[in-house]
Amino acid sequence: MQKRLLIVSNRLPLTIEKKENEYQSRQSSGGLISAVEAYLNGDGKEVFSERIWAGVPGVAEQEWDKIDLTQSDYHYLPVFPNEEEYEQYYNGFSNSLLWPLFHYFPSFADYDPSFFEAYINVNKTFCRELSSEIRAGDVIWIHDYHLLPLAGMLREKFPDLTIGLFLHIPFPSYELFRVIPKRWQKAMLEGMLGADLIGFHTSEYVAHFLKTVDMTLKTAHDDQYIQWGNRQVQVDAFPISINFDLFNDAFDHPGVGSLRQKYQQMKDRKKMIFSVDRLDYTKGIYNRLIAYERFLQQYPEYKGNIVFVLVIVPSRDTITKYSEKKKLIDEYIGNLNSSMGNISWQPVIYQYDHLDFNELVALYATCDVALITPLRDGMNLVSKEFIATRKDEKGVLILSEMAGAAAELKDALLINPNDADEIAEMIAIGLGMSEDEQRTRMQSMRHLVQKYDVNTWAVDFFGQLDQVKALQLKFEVKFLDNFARAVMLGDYGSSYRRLFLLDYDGTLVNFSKDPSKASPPLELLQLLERLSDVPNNDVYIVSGRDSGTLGKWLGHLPIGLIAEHGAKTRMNGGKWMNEALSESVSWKEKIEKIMEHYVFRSPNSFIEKKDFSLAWHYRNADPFLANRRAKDLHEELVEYTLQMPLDVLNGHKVIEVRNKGINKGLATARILDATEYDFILCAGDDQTDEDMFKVLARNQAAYTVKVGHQPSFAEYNLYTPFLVSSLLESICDG
Ligand code: GDG
Repeated sequence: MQKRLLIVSNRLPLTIEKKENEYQSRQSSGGLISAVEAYLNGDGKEVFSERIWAGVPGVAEQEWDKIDLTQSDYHYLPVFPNEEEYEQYYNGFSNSLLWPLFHYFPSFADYDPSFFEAYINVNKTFCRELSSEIRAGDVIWIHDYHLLPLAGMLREKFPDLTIGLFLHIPFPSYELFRVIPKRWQKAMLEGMLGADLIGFHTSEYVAHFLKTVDMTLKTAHDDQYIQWGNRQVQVDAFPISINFDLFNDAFDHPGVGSLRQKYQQMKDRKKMIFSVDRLDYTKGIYNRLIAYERFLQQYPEYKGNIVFVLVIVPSRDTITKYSEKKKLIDEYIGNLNSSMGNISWQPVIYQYDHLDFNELVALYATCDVALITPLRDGMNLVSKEFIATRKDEKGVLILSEMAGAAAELKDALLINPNDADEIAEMIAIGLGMSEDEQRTRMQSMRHLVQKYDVNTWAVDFFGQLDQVKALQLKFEVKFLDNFARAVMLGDYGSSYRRLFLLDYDGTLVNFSKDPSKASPPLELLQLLERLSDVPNNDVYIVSGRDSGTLGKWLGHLPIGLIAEHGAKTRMNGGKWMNEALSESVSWKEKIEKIMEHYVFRSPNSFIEKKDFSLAWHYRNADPFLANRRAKDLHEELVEYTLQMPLDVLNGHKVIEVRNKGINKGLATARILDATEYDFILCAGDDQTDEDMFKVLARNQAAYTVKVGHQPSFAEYNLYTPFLVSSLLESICDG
């Protein structure tokens, strides 16, 4: 079934010009629009029936109405934020805080609180406009750092909406992100998690994001999915690419051919270096010039025999940091040309203006070296465009290892943009490279860019978006609503013999940082007493805790206690019975030693020692570190216990080792073998409770309840222990 695609970006991909009172518009030629075009005219044609683009048009509302857009391929949804707010959102929060910080320029960041307020308000304006357009079944594709909170805002209004978010710039390490005020951090991260799929350029940015979410929001995740509320959010790397065919075919295009000839004549016998960037301090233009001067000093034979064509496209020049950089660059070029050049030779040919497409491609095709030296760059499309253009398999790419593209383009000459000597040396190596080596490197990079072009990029993104939606449906959390509750109470009322299997921590009481302090409050004790007082009600607390603690806290009640996941049982104040043989715990000493090593390596983790099991708890440790250690410990224990009659359990912030054949499921089965029940209520929050849910899965009399949002073998979810208590209250009230 075809769907509607709503693309959302800060600006609409339109250039609007006023000529003699008439407004004319043409589609812009930026990286995003050509990426989207390539996909929508390729595989996307089959998937999306209608394309709507939402963004700020760059003209006032009255002027917008006068523009004729009937010929356009898109239906445009213009967003008109308040002008002053837009300025603070765009030049302020987006480009004077997020942009510098995410590109590792923390000293350039401006933390003006009014920028943040404006950022949120403009995002709300986007949300409002989109809300009036969105229909069931639509797919929303949000782009970039200007709109990080938007997905969360839309999710509140449209819980089932399909939302993808793609970040075009790097996601920085947690150490940098955390310098942002906490409230702002949360607004952005929680907003991003409103999406179903969050895409980044590289796996490094994915790792940074996961750690940041971990540290800031304390969520559960594996390497790919974050459990957020009742949804799974997928996070993945989708290295953006370009329309390979467009650049490849342009090489032979007649318009490009004549320009190539022109540039070739201009170049004559000289070598040519080319670079093109938007004006931006992240692009390393200044460093590039220093390195070029160093090259001319170290390899003087190139003086008079080389030309560096440097094109800078005007961008954000109303922001001080940008205009300052522009001034420095202008001065540097002036000095370099006057100090090194002469009447017949200028080392740098400099243009501060946009190139049209044919000029751009002709320069890619004519140069000997493309010199791309960003200090940080999310991906860098120029490098890929250069490669796609070089149908002749000639030319050398010198690329900064700080660009996302460096992770893919391993056959480029990779440089550190802060190392002028290294860049100078690489320029010399590049200029002297044999045609054979140029061809070998070009072939391999062209193959890569052709294979993972922008169409593949988008197909991959939307494929994953479909998959995560399917996964969410599969694991849809089934909240125990009023209707199900009424049915349950009815069944309880008409039953004869009833069983209650209740986990303790996280089910009857909230999870506590210090387990020894989670003793039952008086209301809970009274509730359990009332429940067990009803004739023919058998109440069991089924816990992983040791028998001593359970006995101390709950031993005076007329209920059954099951300790250490079923290793020990005690009925209504009687004696503890061992289900495990006491001689079978000789393994504990060695396992404790292994665990001690992890306590040492993860501050604030600790070992809980029980009669038949040992548990390493890491709930109070640094989540990022401890999650990694937990993975390692789990692997080490599984390997160590391979030939032993032991189980290694991965619980909620705990790794536990215990004798095989002991788990809550077997304990449940023993109770069911002994007595026949026609009403069972079983509640638990942890992985170890899943064993009970599995045993009860086909039992017609059983209601199973997972406490929390996570998917489970249980039939229903209740979000908190408070709701479990309230359910038990209703049962007691009849
Ligand atoms: C952001 C991220 C990420 C440039 N000058 C002219 C011109 N361009 C075109 C290039 C290329 C695009 O603009 C620039 O893309 P980059 O990727 O190099 O850089 P950003 O603009 O900073 O883009 C970046 C990108 O988003 C995509 O996710 O790769 O890391 O910062 O397509 O060709 N095009 C024409 N004339 C010019 O003078 N025609």
